[in-house]
Amino acid sequence: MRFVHIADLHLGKKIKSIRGDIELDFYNPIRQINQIIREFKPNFLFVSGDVFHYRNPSQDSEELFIEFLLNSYENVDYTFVISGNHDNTKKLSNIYLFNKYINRLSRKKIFIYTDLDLRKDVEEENLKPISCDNVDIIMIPFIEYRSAINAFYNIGVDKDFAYSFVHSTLISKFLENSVNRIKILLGHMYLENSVLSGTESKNFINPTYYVKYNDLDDRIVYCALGHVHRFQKIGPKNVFYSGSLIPLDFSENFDHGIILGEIIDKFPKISFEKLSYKEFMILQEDKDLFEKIEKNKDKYLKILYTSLSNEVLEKIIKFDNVLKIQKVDNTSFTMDRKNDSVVITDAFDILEMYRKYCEIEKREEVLPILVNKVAEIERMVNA
Ligand SMILES: [Mn+2]
Repeated sequence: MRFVHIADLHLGKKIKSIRGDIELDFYNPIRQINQIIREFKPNFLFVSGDVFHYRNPSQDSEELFIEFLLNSYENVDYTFVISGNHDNTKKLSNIYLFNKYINRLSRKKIFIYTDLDLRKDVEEENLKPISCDNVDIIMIPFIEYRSAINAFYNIGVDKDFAYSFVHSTLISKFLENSVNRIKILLGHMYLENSVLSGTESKNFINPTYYVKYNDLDDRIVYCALGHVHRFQKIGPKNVFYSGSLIPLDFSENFDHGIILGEIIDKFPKISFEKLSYKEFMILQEDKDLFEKIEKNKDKYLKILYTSLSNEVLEKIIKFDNVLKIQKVDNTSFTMDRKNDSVVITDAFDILEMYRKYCEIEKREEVLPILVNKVAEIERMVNA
């Protein structure tokens, strides 16, 4: 059986530039994926969450996604989509209404499963995988912390790693009702030991949302994950993040694409297919700056400078490919984004998260008044 695994499409995402907001090009990457699917002829297509970037996606991005699903109808037997933290559950459900109708008419199927569906199945004690041929598909869309804990409140969840425990419980409940040989999990979650990219939602990549690697059941043959934007395999099991389709900003300076897989005798053979897309590049002020801007016409550029005159800056602004110009305080500024990746502390510390956010996104310190306010609230809570 062959499959294609994609995640974190973030359709419709815009980035801020000196010329106002620019919508990233998703049309070309989606067209490439459609083409790959036509050639590779997978039986399964897995879309592991974060289909749309905004809760109210533009009509264009909605249309693009629906066209993408129609292409799947033609070229894939079974398509599975789960919702991510970015997705508007209602929006995906509405798209699914239409699919449900076509599902009845066709041998080929599309399934869209959101956290609302999951919650309903938990409440009705109706958790079971979807069986297709000899494959069982388990789907765990992104679950917001409180609703995860609430759903399992009655079975007594421990405070430490409660979120992870909810996931392992869900998985074992699914597996209780699994009859088929090949078990595949689609999940939108933040797995321990995954390497972040910097564009993941900061609210959902803190220790509260940690899912432990060992909580992914060993009987699962392939884990198709979304949430972390960097393509990677984690640990010895076949646990993969396919990463975002394209770089979503200047911090995602690594290869982006999709995963092609083939499972023979329970062993997946995996390959990564890089897509072609417009790249992001950070340039530092130097004597060849203009030459470099010219040379990288096909990329989005961010210019870092310490002491350029207004005259020169105005010239730079005229280049269409320059999205951002940023003054940095000292020349030792490093372009190595590794230092920017979010440090995971062992406790949930909202102030620390915000401090890190300010440091990375705004390059400024947290206001002292805010620090005092948080301390005050903490005193109140602990009193
Ligand atoms: Mn995402």
